[in-house]
This record gives sequence, C-alpha cells and structure tokens, in this order.
Amino acid sequence: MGNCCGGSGACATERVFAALDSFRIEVPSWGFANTGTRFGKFSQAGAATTIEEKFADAGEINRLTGASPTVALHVLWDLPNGKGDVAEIKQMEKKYGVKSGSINPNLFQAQEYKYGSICNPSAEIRGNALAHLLDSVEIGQELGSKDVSLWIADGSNYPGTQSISKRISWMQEVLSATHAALGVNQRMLVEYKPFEPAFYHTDIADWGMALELARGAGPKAKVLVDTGHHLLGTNIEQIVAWLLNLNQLGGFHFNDRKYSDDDLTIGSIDPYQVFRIFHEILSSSSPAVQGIAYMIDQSHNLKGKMEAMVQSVVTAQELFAKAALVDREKLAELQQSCNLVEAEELFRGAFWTDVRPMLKAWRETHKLPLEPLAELKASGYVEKISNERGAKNAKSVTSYA
Ligand code: PSV
Ligand code: MN
Repeated sequence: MGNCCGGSGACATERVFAALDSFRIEVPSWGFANTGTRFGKFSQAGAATTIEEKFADAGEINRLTGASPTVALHVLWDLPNGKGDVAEIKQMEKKYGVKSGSINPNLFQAQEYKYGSICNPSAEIRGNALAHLLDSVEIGQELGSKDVSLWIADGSNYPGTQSISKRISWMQEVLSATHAALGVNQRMLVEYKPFEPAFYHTDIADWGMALELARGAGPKAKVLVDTGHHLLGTNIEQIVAWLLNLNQLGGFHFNDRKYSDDDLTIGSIDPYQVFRIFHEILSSSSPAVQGIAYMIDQSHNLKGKMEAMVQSVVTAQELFAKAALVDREKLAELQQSCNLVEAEELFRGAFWTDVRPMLKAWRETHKLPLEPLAELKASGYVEKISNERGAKNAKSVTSYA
C-alpha cells in the first residue's frame, strides 16, 4: 500500500494518525504486582508492592507510550480501606500523572463467598456483596472514574448442588440495586467468563447472559468482553459486532491465550484476532464505539512486568493502526459483489502492512519516545525499581496486592 489509498481517498498515514490519536488503553494495577498461577508465584525484584509503586509504574508506561493515561484499580488490592484510601489515591494521581480508571470490586476472595457472592443462597451474604458494590460505586464517584467493572466469579462445581435458576433472580436484584446507585457519569460493566474458578456452571458464563443482565439492570450497564473469557474457537469479533449493533458494548479486557484464560500479552499468540476485533469497531457506526473502554487485563508471570506492559500497549496500537488501514469503502464493494478472494486479500493486506514506521512518525509528532521498549531499557527504570523493591520482593509472595 502506498502512502495514499483509494476508497475514501483519505491518506493512509492520516487515517492511522487519527486512529492513534483516539486510541487509549488502560493498564491494570495488578499487572505490575507479583502474580502467578494456582501452582505458585514467582517474584520479580521490580514488582510493585504498594499502590504508590503501581501508580509510579503506570505513570512510566504512559510516559513511554502516551497511550495509557489511566490505571484500573482493584478495590481490595488497591484500596484495602475502601473510601478511606481515596485521598491517598488522588495524591498518587497528581504525583505520577495518571488518573484512576475502572474500579473493580472484589467479590471472589473473602471466605464468605465460597458458595457465591451476589448469587449466594444466603441473603445476608448477598447483602454484604451488594454493600461492597455500593462502596465501589462511591469510590468511583469520588475518584471521578467512569466505570465500575464487575466480574462475578460465582458458580458451582457439581451438577445439582445449586439452583441455577434462583441464582439468576438473586443476581438480577443485586445488579439493579447497584445500577440505581450509579452517578450521572458512571457506568457499570458486566464481564462474563465460562469457567474458572467454578468448573460446572458459572453464573455469568457468556455474552448473552451478560447482555441480558446489563439490559435488565438499566441503561448505564454495558457488557465487558475479556478476550480470554471464551471457549476455544469462539468468534469474538462476531460477539463484538453484535454488541455494537445493540449499543451494548462497554469495553474490553485484552489479553492473549493459547488454551485458557492465560493473561498473556496482547497479540502474542493470535494478533489477527485482535485486528479482526478492531476492524469490527472501526467499521461500526454504533454510538457505542465512542464509549468503548479499552483495558488490559494481564498478569506477566515470567516476562518483566514493565517490558510486557510496554509490549502490550504498543502491540494494541499497532493492531489498531493496521485495522485503520483497511479501505472500508472498497471492502464493502467487494463484499457486496461477493468477490471473496479480493475482499480477503484487501483485509489481509492491511494486517500484513508494517505500520511500525507510521507509529514512529506518530510518536515523533507527539514528542514521545520513538522506541518505547528501547527507551525503557535506556532509562534504567527497571534497574531502579528492582534495586528499590528487591528486598521487599525477596520475602515470600502471598498475594496480588
Ligand atoms: C477474571 O479472570 C478477570 O478477568 C477479572 O476481570 C478480574 O477482575 C481480573 O481477571 C483480575 O483477577
Ligand atoms: Mn478480565
């Protein structure tokens, strides 16, 4: 593809620049902390051990990429004192130049949630879960954050041990009550996942359930698509197209996987899938497009956390830029005339275009480091945090917090 392309006549570089200008992707606080698998955790000398360190790392990612001005917070891990921690978080925001992003309530760690949180047969436990959701809504309001992002880990491990149907009504009640508490600028995102930690049934297992629950809760509730939360072979871009069509897509948790919910860096296994998702978004005229919260939800257990996060943000930008290169007018003509091979070649052509020089040029115009990963290395940031945090991280690693 040359510098200028047909169809809309818009210059490819201009299209890519406009796409990159509009693209922001949120980093997760937990992506900077020590994480692992259910078999164990491997500590990294530079892993963040406090909320301040998480903000410092997020600030550095934003300095390097210019694309991540917000950091997702997990309430129990980042605000163990709930609203009592808001003032400190506001100071961190100022100090490190990144704002609080989505607020993630935690309904999966307390012992009382062994048999569920908002779907627990006990009305008292469901009440406690609702209270935590309402606290999370207030935290979001105080921090000026837009989204309260709900992942409900509830489910059961053995057939016949729980009433799937009763749990639906319990869930609907709590989600409606949470929706009622949202402020004017707040939204509630409903995330789905077919398995894990429950292995027989999960209460919000797929996008249909999430969609129905979001619609039932109210207009400020939207669906969140975590790319790792699908059975293998699921056509995620088709789900995205449907949610856009219905104006119900709220956001994404990006990560990649080969088998399960592996939380690997974006595009490390299947970059074409992310390209296809971005293509659906860029082709859509849905009002939902403006409201999409792009977020990373990953835990980097083996790779350096800072390096992996830079890779993730940069890869997301590259794939978004590639999707922006698709000549959609021309593609529509080819689709209409069922010119399959030309349509596919046009589509693949955009995917295979090396957009890295364009990204470099875009960074230059924004006075950003031209090579974020190389700049991270040259800056000595990883050595610095490893020295500062090494002793703390040498102690046993027990939680994500
Ligand atoms: C669950 O697998 C999930 O995707 C949810 O979004 C959680 O908030 C996040 O991972 C961190 O555990
Ligand atoms: Mn997620």
